[in-house]
This record gives sequence, C-alpha cells and structure tokens, in this order.
Amino acid sequence: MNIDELKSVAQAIVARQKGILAADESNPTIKKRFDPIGVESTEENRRRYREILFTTEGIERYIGGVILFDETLRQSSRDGIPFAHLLSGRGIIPGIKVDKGAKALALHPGNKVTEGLDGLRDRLAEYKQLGAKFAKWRAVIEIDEQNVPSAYAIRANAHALARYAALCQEADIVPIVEPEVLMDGAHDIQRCNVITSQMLESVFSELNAHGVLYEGMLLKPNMVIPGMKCPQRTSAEEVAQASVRCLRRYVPAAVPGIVFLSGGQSAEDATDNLNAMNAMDANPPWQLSFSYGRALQAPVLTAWKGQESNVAEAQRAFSKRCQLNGLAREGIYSRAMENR
Ligand code: 5MM
Repeated sequence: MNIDELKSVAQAIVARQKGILAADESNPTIKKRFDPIGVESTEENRRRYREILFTTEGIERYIGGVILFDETLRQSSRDGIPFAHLLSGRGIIPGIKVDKGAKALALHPGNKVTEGLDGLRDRLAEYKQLGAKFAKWRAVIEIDEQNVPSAYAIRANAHALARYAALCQEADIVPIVEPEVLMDGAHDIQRCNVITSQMLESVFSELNAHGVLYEGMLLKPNMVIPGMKCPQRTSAEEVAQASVRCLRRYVPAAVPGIVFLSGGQSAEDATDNLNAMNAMDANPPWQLSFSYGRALQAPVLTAWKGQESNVAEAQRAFSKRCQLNGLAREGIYSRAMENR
C-alpha cells in the first residue's frame, strides 16, 4: 500500500472549494433519469451526456473528482480521448463505482446488502490500468416504521464496506465509503440521527478491524435529515447542526474529507445544507464537501433534453451548480445567488 499516494489523492479530491461529481449511474438508473426528458438510454446517448458534463468549461475549479460507471470509464470523447484521460488532463481525478448494487438480505425481509466483493481484486487492478485513482461502494439502508434496518443488516453492510475499502487500499486506490441511510419514508430527523449513528459506528469499527488507513479514504454519508414524507420540516441550520454533531461523534479526525450525497434533496437544498454546515462549523476536523449526483445533474438534464441545440444551456446550468457548491464549501453561498 502506497500511503503517500493514497493520502495525496484523497486530499486533492477535497481540496479547497472542490467536491465530487457522482456520474456513476448504472444503466437502469440513467434510464430513470433520461425517461422524464424523453431521451432513449442508448450507449451513444449516455456517452454524449457524460461528455457534455466532463467538457464543461471551468468545472475543474470546483470538481476534484468524478465517479464513473464501468461503461463510461471505457468510453471516449468525440475526438477519441478516453474520458479518464480527458478528466485527468483537466486536473480532475477519475474514479469508478465498483459495487454491483444492493440486493435483498437473506432472512432479513425489507433489508438489503450490497454485493460485488467476488473478483473485486482483479477488477480493481484493471480499473487502475484504465486510469481510476479512487473507487466508490454504496451501502443502502432503508428506514421503516418498525424493524428496518435490522442490527444485522447494518453489520453486514459495514463489513462489506470495510472489505471493499481494504481491497482498494491494497491496490493503491482511494476508497469512498458510502453508507447511505435513505431519506425515503416518513421518519423524522431524530430517527435518521439514530440509524445514521448506528451505521457510522459500525462502519468505523469494521474499517478499524480491517486495518483501513483513515487518512487514505473519504466518507460519503447522508445528511441527518427527515424523510421526504415526514410532516415536520427542518431548516438548513437544523440539518447542519444534527449532521455535524453526529459526524463529530463517529468519524475519526484522521479522515480527510466527508463528501455528502444529495439523496433526493433539491439542488438548492443540497447546496444550502452544505453551506450551513461550513458556515456554522468554521474549523471541522475534516473537509465538509459534496459528492452529488442528482443535485448537480437535475438542472443539466432539464436544460439538455437530448438536443444538441441545448448543450450550451445545459453546460451553463452545470457550471452554475458546481460554482454554487464551491461557495457552499466555504460557507459563503446564499439562496439569493440562485437567481443571478
Ligand atoms: C449517481 O448515482 C449513483 C449510482 O446509483 P446506482 O448504482 O443506483 O445506479 C449513486 O450511488 C450516487 O453516487 C449516490 O447515491 C449519490 O447520488 P445522489 O443523487 O444521492 O447525490
């Protein structure tokens, strides 16, 4: 394990003002994103869409890394430049999603466990050759009104995340560890806090048991936030306070960065909540940043609609979201900036 390389890649991804573009939608997920804008999910449309994102001018000021899906890592720009090289050439670090998705956990109805460990060592070696310097694995934890998640589902997912992270570091690839507590459902912010706390405690206990180097990884958690159907809504300041309090309790200071997922929040809410954390806690032990999928891309898809004539508008929308999240990294964003 090359400790210096792991540390420097992890730190570069979350350098000042920077975060991550999560563009690693699997084919079923990108189809769900394309359907509402009437774009067919063909290999060429997926390639063109990612090309529009990756060639947007100026994003390298705010985007330190991009997470790719297997197919995208093997694709190239119109000019024949492999996407991984195109991104590296702009100073953006290419990464790869390596999990194989969340499947039903046997004997634990309503719970899921993420698969993909078999053969992972060989896949990581190939991804490294193709230019990936970091990887991502997402565990999915649902909350219901009763017994989901089970204590065992939390442990099983934490264990898989730690095995994945150890394999990554063995291959000199920085692991992004993503334990996502979903915001689907009617649970309140306190229940999200309890489950997120249990998950993080279990994840760091397993990472420690597996010998994972905290300095050479990034954590991608959910914010502590009420479920989408919860009647009690919360302000950005309440989400920020609950999230940072929880993270301060469970995430070691040696981890260089916490890169939140957006999880179904609107683009504006995701930016505002991140901003509130950075405005409130001026000196957290880790960088507080973003690794947004939907919150960076939803306005881009709406502007693009699969039409070449809309590309400039789509890139403007993307550039704006990157810039505003860059400001949120510093705690100097305000909602008023949305209308400029
Ligand atoms: C971009 O979406 C990612 C891939 O999801 P699937 O494997 O289900 O296709 C997803 O892991 C994403 O990186 C995170 O959930 C963060 O994205 P959001 O949209 O929640 O910010």
